[in-house]
Amino acid sequence: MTMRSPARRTHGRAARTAVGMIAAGLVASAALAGSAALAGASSAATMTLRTAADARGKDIGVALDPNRLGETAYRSIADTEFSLVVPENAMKWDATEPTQGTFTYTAGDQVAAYASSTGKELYGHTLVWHSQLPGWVSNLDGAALLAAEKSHITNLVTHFSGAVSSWDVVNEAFNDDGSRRQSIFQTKIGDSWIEQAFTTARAADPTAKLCINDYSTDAINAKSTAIYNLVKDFTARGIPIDCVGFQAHLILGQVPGDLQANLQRFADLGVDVRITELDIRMSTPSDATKLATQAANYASVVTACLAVSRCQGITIWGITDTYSWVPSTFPGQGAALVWDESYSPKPAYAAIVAALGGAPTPTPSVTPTPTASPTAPPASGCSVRYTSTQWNTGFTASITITNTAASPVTGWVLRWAYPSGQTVTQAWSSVTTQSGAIVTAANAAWNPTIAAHGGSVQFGLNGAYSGTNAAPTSFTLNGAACAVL
Ligand code: 9MR
Repeated sequence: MTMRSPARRTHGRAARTAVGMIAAGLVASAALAGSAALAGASSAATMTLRTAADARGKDIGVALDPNRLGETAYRSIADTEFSLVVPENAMKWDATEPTQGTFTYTAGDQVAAYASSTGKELYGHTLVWHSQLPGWVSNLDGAALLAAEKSHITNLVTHFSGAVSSWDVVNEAFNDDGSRRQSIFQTKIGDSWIEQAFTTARAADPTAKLCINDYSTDAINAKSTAIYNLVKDFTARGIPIDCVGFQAHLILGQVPGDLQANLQRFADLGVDVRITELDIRMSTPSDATKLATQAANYASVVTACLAVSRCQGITIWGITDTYSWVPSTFPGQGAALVWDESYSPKPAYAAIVAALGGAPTPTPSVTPTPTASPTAPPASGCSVRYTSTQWNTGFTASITITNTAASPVTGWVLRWAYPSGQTVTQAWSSVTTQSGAIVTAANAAWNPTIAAHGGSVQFGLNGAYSGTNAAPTSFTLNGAACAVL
Protein backbone atom coordinates (compact mmCIF):
# COMPACT_ATOMS: atom_id res chain seq x y z
CA MET A 1 0.00 0.00 0.00
CA THR A 2 1.19 3.48 -0.75
CA MET A 3 0.97 6.08 1.98
CA ARG A 4 -0.60 9.20 0.54
CA SER A 5 -0.73 12.35 2.52
CA PRO A 6 -1.99 15.83 1.74
CA ALA A 7 0.79 17.30 3.90
CA ARG A 8 3.22 18.09 1.12
CA ARG A 9 0.57 19.72 -1.03
CA THR A 10 -1.13 21.82 1.64
CA HIS A 11 1.91 22.58 3.70
CA GLY A 12 3.69 24.78 1.22
CA ARG A 13 6.30 27.25 2.35
CA ALA A 14 4.25 30.19 1.07
CA ALA A 15 1.28 29.24 3.21
CA ARG A 16 3.41 28.85 6.31
CA THR A 17 5.17 32.11 5.67
CA ALA A 18 1.89 33.99 5.60
CA VAL A 19 0.87 32.58 8.97
CA GLY A 20 4.28 33.40 10.39
CA MET A 21 4.15 36.97 9.20
CA ILE A 22 0.89 37.53 11.03
CA ALA A 23 2.30 36.06 14.22
CA ALA A 24 5.52 38.00 13.87
CA GLY A 25 3.60 41.21 13.80
CA LEU A 26 2.02 40.61 17.17
CA VAL A 27 3.54 41.30 20.53
CA ALA A 28 5.19 38.03 21.28
CA SER A 29 7.03 36.36 24.10
CA ALA A 30 9.52 33.67 23.28
CA ALA A 31 9.79 32.64 26.89
CA LEU A 32 6.08 32.39 27.37
CA ALA A 33 5.76 30.49 24.12
CA GLY A 34 7.67 27.68 25.77
CA SER A 35 5.32 27.75 28.72
CA ALA A 36 2.30 27.90 26.48
CA ALA A 37 3.54 24.89 24.58
CA LEU A 38 4.06 23.03 27.82
CA ALA A 39 0.52 23.73 28.89
CA GLY A 40 -0.80 22.68 25.52
CA ALA A 41 -2.10 26.16 24.89
CA SER A 42 -1.63 27.84 21.58
CA SER A 43 -2.36 31.46 20.94
CA ALA A 44 -1.90 33.73 17.99
CA ALA A 45 -0.07 36.10 20.31
CA THR A 46 2.73 33.68 21.17
CA MET A 47 5.90 33.36 19.15
CA THR A 48 7.06 29.78 18.74
CA LEU A 49 10.02 28.24 16.97
CA ARG A 50 7.60 27.42 14.20
CA THR A 51 6.06 30.85 13.75
CA ALA A 52 9.52 32.39 13.84
CA ALA A 53 10.89 29.89 11.29
CA ASP A 54 7.81 30.16 9.09
CA ALA A 55 8.29 33.90 8.90
CA ARG A 56 11.77 33.28 7.48
CA GLY A 57 10.61 30.58 5.06
CA LYS A 58 12.67 27.88 6.80
CA ASP A 59 11.64 24.50 8.16
CA ILE A 60 12.06 23.85 11.85
CA GLY A 61 12.10 20.11 12.39
CA VAL A 62 12.27 17.59 15.18
CA ALA A 63 13.28 13.95 15.42
CA LEU A 64 10.14 12.22 16.63
CA ASP A 65 9.57 9.03 18.58
CA PRO A 66 5.92 8.10 18.01
CA ASN A 67 5.91 6.14 21.28
CA ARG A 68 6.25 9.42 23.21
CA LEU A 69 3.26 11.16 21.63
CA GLY A 70 1.09 9.96 24.50
CA GLU A 71 2.98 12.26 26.87
CA THR A 72 1.12 15.55 27.08
CA ALA A 73 4.15 17.81 27.20
CA TYR A 74 5.98 15.95 24.44
CA ARG A 75 2.97 16.00 22.17
CA SER A 76 2.15 19.61 22.91
CA ILE A 77 5.66 20.82 22.10
CA ALA A 78 5.79 18.70 18.95
CA ASP A 79 2.41 20.07 17.87
CA THR A 80 3.24 23.69 18.51
CA GLU A 81 6.91 24.23 17.90
CA PHE A 82 7.79 22.36 14.72
CA SER A 83 6.86 22.40 11.05
CA LEU A 84 8.70 19.20 10.05
CA VAL A 85 9.13 15.78 11.62
CA VAL A 86 11.65 13.06 10.97
CA PRO A 87 11.28 9.63 12.55
CA GLU A 88 14.23 9.23 14.90
CA ASN A 89 14.28 5.45 14.42
CA ALA A 90 10.93 4.34 12.96
CA MET A 91 11.95 4.21 9.28
CA LYS A 92 15.36 2.61 9.74
CA TRP A 93 16.13 -0.74 8.16
CA ASP A 94 15.83 -2.79 11.36
CA ALA A 95 12.42 -1.26 12.05
CA THR A 96 11.03 -1.63 8.55
CA GLU A 97 12.49 -4.89 7.17
CA PRO A 98 13.42 -7.02 10.19
CA THR A 99 13.07 -10.15 8.07
CA GLN A 100 14.12 -10.10 4.44
CA GLY A 101 11.19 -9.20 2.24
CA THR A 102 8.78 -8.62 5.15
CA PHE A 103 8.07 -4.95 5.65
CA THR A 104 6.68 -3.48 8.87
CA TYR A 105 5.54 0.10 8.62
CA THR A 106 3.62 0.44 11.87
CA ALA A 107 5.85 2.97 13.59
CA GLY A 108 6.75 4.77 10.37
CA ASP A 109 3.06 5.07 9.51
CA GLN A 110 2.40 6.55 12.95
CA VAL A 111 4.93 9.30 12.29
CA ALA A 112 3.50 9.86 8.80
CA ALA A 113 -0.06 10.04 10.15
CA TYR A 114 1.05 12.47 12.84
CA ALA A 115 2.77 14.69 10.27
CA SER A 116 -0.26 14.64 8.03
CA SER A 117 -2.79 15.33 10.78
CA THR A 118 -0.75 18.23 12.18
CA GLY A 119 0.17 19.81 8.85
CA LYS A 120 3.89 19.11 9.11
CA GLU A 121 6.36 18.12 6.45
CA LEU A 122 7.66 14.54 6.73
CA TYR A 123 11.37 13.88 6.22
CA GLY A 124 12.40 10.27 5.67
CA HIS A 125 15.36 8.85 7.61
CA THR A 126 17.14 6.72 6.49
CA LEU A 127 17.22 4.27 3.58
CA VAL A 128 20.77 2.89 3.60
CA TRP A 129 22.99 3.10 6.67
CA HIS A 130 25.61 0.74 8.06
CA SER A 131 24.03 0.95 11.52
CA GLN A 132 20.73 -0.47 12.79
CA LEU A 133 20.80 -3.16 10.13
CA PRO A 134 18.97 -6.43 10.82
CA GLY A 135 21.19 -9.48 11.13
CA TRP A 136 20.10 -11.11 7.87
CA VAL A 137 21.80 -8.40 5.84
CA SER A 138 25.25 -9.55 6.95
CA ASN A 139 24.76 -12.99 5.39
CA LEU A 140 24.37 -11.71 1.83
CA ASP A 141 27.04 -11.74 -0.84
CA GLY A 142 27.63 -8.70 -3.08
CA ALA A 143 24.97 -9.38 -5.73
CA ALA A 144 22.37 -10.39 -3.17
CA LEU A 145 23.19 -7.37 -1.03
CA LEU A 146 22.75 -4.99 -3.96
CA ALA A 147 19.41 -6.63 -4.76
CA ALA A 148 18.39 -6.29 -1.10
CA GLU A 149 19.47 -2.64 -1.05
CA LYS A 150 17.37 -1.88 -4.12
CA SER A 151 14.38 -3.84 -2.84
CA HIS A 152 14.53 -2.08 0.53
CA ILE A 153 14.68 1.35 -1.07
CA THR A 154 11.95 0.62 -3.60
CA ASN A 155 9.58 -0.71 -0.96
CA LEU A 156 10.06 2.13 1.50
CA VAL A 157 10.03 4.96 -1.00
CA THR A 158 6.96 3.54 -2.73
CA HIS A 159 5.12 3.01 0.54
CA PHE A 160 5.73 6.57 1.73
CA SER A 161 5.47 8.24 -1.65
CA GLY A 162 3.34 11.36 -1.44
CA ALA A 163 3.97 11.60 2.29
CA VAL A 164 7.76 11.89 2.55
CA SER A 165 9.02 15.05 0.88
CA SER A 166 12.77 14.29 1.21
CA TRP A 167 14.76 11.18 2.04
CA ASP A 168 18.10 10.66 3.64
CA VAL A 169 18.94 8.07 0.99
CA VAL A 170 22.45 7.35 2.20
CA ASN A 171 23.67 8.05 5.72
CA GLU A 172 27.24 8.29 7.04
CA ALA A 173 29.07 6.76 4.08
CA PHE A 174 32.42 8.44 4.70
CA ASN A 175 35.26 8.37 7.21
CA ASP A 176 36.66 11.55 8.75
CA ASP A 177 39.65 11.43 6.37
CA GLY A 178 37.33 11.52 3.37
CA SER A 179 37.75 7.88 2.42
CA ARG A 180 34.73 5.63 2.04
CA ARG A 181 33.59 4.00 5.28
CA GLN A 182 34.28 0.29 5.02
CA SER A 183 30.64 -0.64 5.61
CA ILE A 184 29.11 -3.86 4.42
CA PHE A 185 27.74 -2.01 1.38
CA GLN A 186 31.12 -0.57 0.49
CA THR A 187 33.06 -3.77 0.99
CA LYS A 188 30.62 -6.14 -0.71
CA ILE A 189 29.19 -3.97 -3.49
CA GLY A 190 31.95 -1.43 -4.06
CA ASP A 191 31.78 2.30 -4.78
CA SER A 192 28.64 2.05 -6.88
CA TRP A 193 26.38 1.28 -3.91
CA ILE A 194 25.73 4.97 -3.32
CA GLU A 195 24.70 5.86 -6.85
CA GLN A 196 22.63 2.68 -7.09
CA ALA A 197 20.76 3.84 -3.98
CA PHE A 198 20.00 7.27 -5.43
CA THR A 199 18.97 5.94 -8.82
CA THR A 200 16.66 3.38 -7.23
CA ALA A 201 15.05 5.97 -4.96
CA ARG A 202 14.40 8.34 -7.85
CA ALA A 203 12.71 5.58 -9.84
CA ALA A 204 10.43 4.77 -6.89
CA ASP A 205 9.32 8.38 -6.31
CA PRO A 206 10.38 10.92 -8.89
CA THR A 207 9.13 13.82 -6.75
CA ALA A 208 10.85 13.17 -3.42
CA LYS A 209 14.08 15.04 -2.84
CA LEU A 210 17.05 12.75 -2.36
CA CYS A 211 19.73 13.65 0.18
CA ILE A 212 23.04 12.35 1.47
CA ASN A 213 23.53 12.92 5.18
CA ASP A 214 26.53 12.77 7.51
CA TYR A 215 28.07 13.98 10.78
CA SER A 216 31.28 15.94 11.39
CA THR A 217 30.75 17.52 7.99
CA ASP A 218 29.62 20.88 9.36
CA ALA A 219 33.03 22.46 8.76
CA ILE A 220 35.04 22.52 5.57
CA ASN A 221 37.18 19.43 6.13
CA ALA A 222 38.25 16.21 4.42
CA LYS A 223 34.95 14.48 5.09
CA SER A 224 32.69 17.29 3.88
CA THR A 225 34.95 17.74 0.87
CA ALA A 226 34.51 14.06 0.00
CA ILE A 227 30.74 14.59 -0.07
CA TYR A 228 31.23 17.81 -2.00
CA ASN A 229 33.20 15.88 -4.61
CA LEU A 230 30.55 13.17 -4.71
CA VAL A 231 27.82 15.76 -5.38
CA LYS A 232 29.95 17.28 -8.16
CA ASP A 233 30.58 13.89 -9.66
CA PHE A 234 26.91 12.83 -9.47
CA THR A 235 25.76 16.08 -10.99
CA ALA A 236 28.26 15.75 -13.85
CA ARG A 237 27.18 12.17 -14.56
CA GLY A 238 23.43 12.74 -14.19
CA ILE A 239 23.04 10.64 -11.04
CA PRO A 240 20.12 12.12 -9.09
CA ILE A 241 20.98 14.01 -5.90
CA ASP A 242 19.03 17.00 -4.59
CA CYS A 243 20.26 17.80 -1.13
CA VAL A 244 22.94 17.38 1.51
CA GLY A 245 22.23 16.98 5.21
CA PHE A 246 24.62 18.23 7.87
CA GLN A 247 23.82 16.46 11.11
CA ALA A 248 25.44 19.02 13.44
CA HIS A 249 25.79 16.84 16.52
CA LEU A 250 27.90 19.57 18.08
CA ILE A 251 29.94 20.07 21.22
CA LEU A 252 29.44 23.13 23.43
CA GLY A 253 31.55 26.04 22.21
CA GLN A 254 32.57 24.25 19.01
CA VAL A 255 30.26 25.51 16.29
CA PRO A 256 32.55 25.59 13.25
CA GLY A 257 33.32 29.16 12.22
CA ASP A 258 33.06 28.14 8.57
CA LEU A 259 29.66 26.43 8.85
CA GLN A 260 27.98 29.06 6.68
CA ALA A 261 30.76 28.97 4.08
CA ASN A 262 30.53 25.20 4.01
CA LEU A 263 26.77 25.22 3.46
CA GLN A 264 27.21 27.85 0.79
CA ARG A 265 29.78 25.88 -1.21
CA PHE A 266 27.33 22.99 -1.48
CA ALA A 267 24.48 25.32 -2.37
CA ASP A 268 26.68 26.73 -5.11
CA LEU A 269 26.78 23.25 -6.64
CA GLY A 270 23.01 23.49 -7.11
CA VAL A 271 21.80 21.28 -4.25
CA ASP A 272 19.72 22.17 -1.21
CA VAL A 273 21.31 21.97 2.21
CA ARG A 274 19.82 21.39 5.64
CA ILE A 275 20.88 21.04 9.26
CA THR A 276 19.43 17.61 9.97
CA GLU A 277 20.19 16.43 13.51
CA LEU A 278 21.17 19.44 15.58
CA ASP A 279 22.06 19.04 19.24
CA ILE A 280 24.80 20.68 21.31
CA ARG A 281 26.14 18.57 24.12
CA MET A 282 28.03 19.59 27.23
CA SER A 283 29.55 17.90 30.23
CA THR A 284 26.81 17.36 32.77
CA PRO A 285 25.45 18.71 35.00
CA SER A 286 24.61 21.84 33.08
CA ASP A 287 24.85 25.24 34.72
CA ALA A 288 23.76 28.75 33.83
CA THR A 289 27.03 29.56 32.12
CA LYS A 290 27.03 26.46 29.94
CA LEU A 291 23.39 26.97 29.04
CA ALA A 292 24.10 30.55 27.99
CA THR A 293 26.94 29.37 25.75
CA GLN A 294 24.69 26.68 24.35
CA ALA A 295 22.04 29.29 23.58
CA ALA A 296 24.57 31.38 21.67
CA ASN A 297 25.76 28.26 19.83
CA TYR A 298 22.24 27.29 18.76
CA ALA A 299 21.72 30.85 17.55
CA SER A 300 24.91 30.71 15.46
CA VAL A 301 23.77 27.56 13.69
CA VAL A 302 20.41 29.17 12.92
CA THR A 303 22.14 32.31 11.70
CA ALA A 304 24.37 30.29 9.36
CA CYS A 305 21.38 28.53 7.83
CA LEU A 306 19.47 31.78 7.43
CA ALA A 307 22.38 33.26 5.53
CA VAL A 308 22.26 30.53 2.87
CA SER A 309 19.16 30.77 0.72
CA ARG A 310 19.30 27.08 -0.22
CA CYS A 311 19.39 26.04 3.44
CA GLN A 312 15.94 24.56 3.88
CA GLY A 313 15.91 24.61 7.64
CA ILE A 314 17.06 23.08 10.86
CA THR A 315 16.00 19.86 12.52
CA ILE A 316 16.69 19.36 16.21
CA TRP A 317 17.42 15.77 17.21
CA GLY A 318 14.67 15.43 19.80
CA ILE A 319 12.65 17.51 22.23
CA THR A 320 13.67 16.79 25.79
CA ASP A 321 17.08 15.92 27.22
CA THR A 322 15.38 12.95 28.89
CA TYR A 323 15.24 11.00 25.63
CA SER A 324 18.37 12.29 23.92
CA TRP A 325 20.74 9.71 22.47
CA VAL A 326 23.75 11.62 23.88
CA PRO A 327 24.20 10.43 27.50
CA SER A 328 24.22 6.75 26.59
CA THR A 329 26.72 7.29 23.77
CA PHE A 330 28.93 9.84 25.54
CA PRO A 331 28.84 9.10 29.27
CA GLY A 332 29.09 12.29 31.33
CA GLN A 333 27.70 14.43 28.53
CA GLY A 334 24.18 15.52 27.74
CA ALA A 335 21.80 18.47 28.17
CA ALA A 336 22.12 18.79 24.40
CA LEU A 337 18.56 19.69 23.44
CA VAL A 338 16.34 22.76 23.79
CA TRP A 339 13.99 21.49 26.51
CA ASP A 340 15.33 20.14 29.77
CA GLU A 341 14.24 16.99 31.56
CA SER A 342 11.16 18.79 32.94
CA TYR A 343 10.20 20.03 29.48
CA SER A 344 11.17 23.57 30.46
CA PRO A 345 12.65 25.54 27.58
CA LYS A 346 16.32 26.31 28.10
CA PRO A 347 17.95 29.64 27.14
CA ALA A 348 18.55 28.13 23.70
CA TYR A 349 14.83 28.42 23.05
CA ALA A 350 14.70 32.21 23.24
CA ALA A 351 18.02 32.43 21.43
CA ILE A 352 16.71 30.41 18.48
CA VAL A 353 13.55 32.51 18.30
CA ALA A 354 15.67 35.65 18.41
CA ALA A 355 18.06 34.36 15.75
CA LEU A 356 15.08 33.60 13.55
CA GLY A 357 14.01 37.19 13.95
CA GLY A 358 11.35 36.74 16.60
CA ALA A 359 10.05 39.79 18.39
CA PRO A 360 11.93 40.91 21.51
CA THR A 361 10.57 39.40 24.68
CA PRO A 362 8.48 41.90 26.61
CA THR A 363 7.79 39.66 29.59
CA PRO A 364 10.11 37.66 31.80
CA SER A 365 10.00 33.91 31.78
CA VAL A 366 8.07 32.13 34.46
CA THR A 367 9.66 28.86 33.51
CA PRO A 368 11.93 27.15 36.02
CA THR A 369 15.46 26.72 34.77
CA PRO A 370 18.67 26.06 36.73
CA THR A 371 19.27 28.92 39.10
CA ALA A 372 22.97 28.44 39.77
CA SER A 373 24.96 31.65 39.73
CA PRO A 374 27.09 32.07 36.66
CA THR A 375 30.58 30.81 37.23
CA ALA A 376 33.08 31.96 34.68
CA PRO A 377 36.75 32.53 34.09
CA PRO A 378 38.29 35.88 35.02
CA ALA A 379 37.28 38.95 33.08
CA SER A 380 38.80 39.02 29.62
CA GLY A 381 37.38 40.31 26.37
CA CYS A 382 34.34 42.35 27.36
CA SER A 383 33.07 45.09 29.59
CA VAL A 384 29.54 45.98 30.67
CA ARG A 385 28.11 49.30 31.74
CA TYR A 386 24.79 49.05 33.58
CA THR A 387 22.95 52.24 34.48
CA SER A 388 19.45 52.68 35.75
CA THR A 389 16.97 55.33 36.73
CA GLN A 390 14.30 54.40 39.22
CA TRP A 391 11.02 55.55 40.68
CA ASN A 392 8.85 54.15 43.54
CA THR A 393 8.85 50.51 42.59
CA GLY A 394 10.06 50.50 39.02
CA PHE A 395 13.21 51.22 37.06
CA THR A 396 14.59 51.49 33.55
CA ALA A 397 18.06 50.08 32.90
CA SER A 398 20.41 50.63 30.02
CA ILE A 399 23.07 47.99 29.40
CA THR A 400 26.04 48.46 27.08
CA ILE A 401 28.28 45.53 26.19
CA THR A 402 31.68 46.38 24.75
CA ASN A 403 33.79 43.80 22.99
CA THR A 404 37.40 44.51 23.92
CA ALA A 405 38.74 41.38 22.23
CA ALA A 406 40.49 41.13 18.87
CA SER A 407 37.73 39.15 17.18
CA PRO A 408 34.08 40.01 16.68
CA VAL A 409 31.34 38.39 18.73
CA THR A 410 28.64 36.83 16.54
CA GLY A 411 25.61 35.93 18.60
CA TRP A 412 25.67 37.13 22.20
CA VAL A 413 24.09 36.10 25.46
CA LEU A 414 24.64 38.28 28.51
CA ARG A 415 23.79 36.89 31.93
CA TRP A 416 23.64 38.43 35.34
CA ALA A 417 22.00 37.97 38.72
CA TYR A 418 19.82 40.64 40.31
CA PRO A 419 21.00 41.10 43.89
CA SER A 420 17.80 42.45 45.44
CA GLY A 421 14.89 40.56 43.95
CA GLN A 422 14.32 42.77 40.92
CA THR A 423 12.18 41.37 38.10
CA VAL A 424 12.32 42.32 34.45
CA THR A 425 8.95 43.39 33.10
CA GLN A 426 9.89 44.46 29.59
CA ALA A 427 13.00 44.46 27.41
CA TRP A 428 14.01 45.85 24.04
CA SER A 429 16.83 45.26 21.57
CA SER A 430 17.37 41.82 23.09
CA VAL A 431 15.45 38.66 23.87
CA THR A 432 15.44 38.59 27.62
CA THR A 433 14.21 35.95 30.04
CA GLN A 434 14.48 35.62 33.78
CA SER A 435 14.57 32.62 36.05
CA GLY A 436 14.78 33.45 39.76
CA ALA A 437 17.49 36.05 40.09
CA ILE A 438 19.20 35.09 36.84
CA VAL A 439 18.53 37.20 33.76
CA THR A 440 19.54 36.00 30.30
CA ALA A 441 19.59 38.54 27.49
CA ALA A 442 20.31 37.26 23.99
CA ASN A 443 20.79 39.35 20.89
CA ALA A 444 17.82 40.28 18.77
CA ALA A 445 17.89 39.13 15.15
CA TRP A 446 19.22 42.46 13.95
CA ASN A 447 22.07 43.02 16.45
CA PRO A 448 23.97 39.73 16.75
CA THR A 449 27.41 41.15 16.05
CA ILE A 450 29.67 43.11 18.36
CA ALA A 451 32.67 44.35 16.43
CA ALA A 452 36.20 43.63 17.68
CA HIS A 453 38.43 46.19 19.39
CA GLY A 454 35.78 48.23 21.18
CA GLY A 455 32.54 47.59 19.29
CA SER A 456 29.45 47.74 21.46
CA VAL A 457 25.74 47.01 21.59
CA GLN A 458 23.21 48.62 23.84
CA PHE A 459 19.86 47.31 25.00
CA GLY A 460 17.39 48.21 27.70
CA LEU A 461 14.75 46.94 30.04
CA ASN A 462 12.12 47.96 32.52
CA GLY A 463 11.91 46.25 35.87
CA ALA A 464 10.15 46.16 39.21
CA TYR A 465 11.72 46.17 42.67
CA SER A 466 10.80 46.69 46.27
CA GLY A 467 13.07 48.11 48.93
CA THR A 468 16.45 48.34 47.26
CA ASN A 469 17.43 48.33 43.61
CA ALA A 470 21.12 47.41 43.73
CA ALA A 471 22.91 47.08 40.39
CA PRO A 472 24.24 43.67 39.38
CA THR A 473 27.89 43.23 40.23
CA SER A 474 28.98 40.72 37.60
CA PHE A 475 28.09 39.76 34.03
CA THR A 476 29.05 36.94 31.70
CA LEU A 477 29.12 37.28 27.93
CA ASN A 478 28.73 33.92 26.17
CA GLY A 479 29.94 32.31 29.36
CA ALA A 480 33.02 34.48 30.02
CA ALA A 481 33.08 37.12 32.77
CA CYS A 482 33.21 40.78 31.74
CA ALA A 483 34.74 43.76 33.44
CA VAL A 484 32.07 45.91 35.09
CA LEU A 485 32.39 49.65 34.40
O1 9MR B 1 18.83 9.01 18.09
C1 9MR B 1 18.98 7.70 17.57
C2 9MR B 1 19.01 6.72 18.71
O2 9MR B 1 17.76 6.66 19.37
C3 9MR B 1 19.40 5.36 18.20
O3 9MR B 1 19.58 4.46 19.28
C4 9MR B 1 20.67 5.47 17.39
C5 9MR B 1 21.06 4.14 16.84
O4 9MR B 1 22.27 4.16 16.23
O5 9MR B 1 20.50 6.38 16.33
C6 9MR B 1 20.25 7.65 16.79
O6 9MR B 1 20.15 8.56 15.70
C7 9MR B 1 21.30 8.68 14.87
C8 9MR B 1 20.82 8.98 13.48
O7 9MR B 1 19.91 8.01 13.06
C9 9MR B 1 21.98 9.09 12.50
N1 9MR B 1 22.96 10.05 12.96
C10 9MR B 1 23.42 9.89 14.33
C11 9MR B 1 22.21 9.84 15.27
C12 9MR B 1 22.69 9.77 16.71
O8 9MR B 1 23.36 8.58 16.95
